[in-house]
Amino acid sequence: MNRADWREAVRAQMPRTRWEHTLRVVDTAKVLAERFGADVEKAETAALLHDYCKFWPVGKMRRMIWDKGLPRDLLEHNTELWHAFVGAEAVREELGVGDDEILNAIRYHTSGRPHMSLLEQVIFVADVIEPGRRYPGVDEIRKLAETDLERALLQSLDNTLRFLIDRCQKVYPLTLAARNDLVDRVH
Ligand code: DGI
Ligand code: FE
Ligand code: FE
Ligand code: FE
Repeated sequence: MNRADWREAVRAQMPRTRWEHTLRVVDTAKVLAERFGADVEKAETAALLHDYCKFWPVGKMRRMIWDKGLPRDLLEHNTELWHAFVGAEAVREELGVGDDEILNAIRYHTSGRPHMSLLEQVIFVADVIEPGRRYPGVDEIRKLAETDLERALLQSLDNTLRFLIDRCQKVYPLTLAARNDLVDRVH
């Protein structure tokens, strides 16, 4: 499969609005990769594939988590987290993506994790600041992403944590660990 085949494969998984989000994440990820010195081609690929499973039925994702030995604790947390872990597995099996840096950028694009690589940070931040995003605080994250990728990422994680806490929702432990790691890193 080449890049054009991947584009069609991704497009077939999702409604048009999500495909347009994907294209905006690709553009944003390329800009961030150039700005901060990440591999631009890997950023482009990871961004293209990052939401591959976003519209898969929950039952199909749950089966993948069981069958492929993905982290079992996901089953006790928000289903919004699942498409990232399942997505990494699915693009490896269905599209033949073998690059672990790309797969990790997909796998951790929602939860984050401690010690995120530059590519993982680029994809995470591109996803939350792409120009179609509208939520309180997005402009502050965009501003930070002009100069400091880690501060942008920390600000985004803090936003998400506040969002979850305000709604009395659980926090996936990896997200909290990602946030604590970044507090150490930016100081
Ligand atoms: O797939 P997208 O909509 O483009 O964006 P995403 O993959 O970042 O989806 C994230 C959603 O998941 C976000 O709106 C908040 C929700 N969520 C639920 N529980 C958690 C969580 N996000 C994080 N980081 N950690 C959680 O525990
Ligand atoms: Fe996503
Ligand atoms: Fe995200
Ligand atoms: Fe996304």
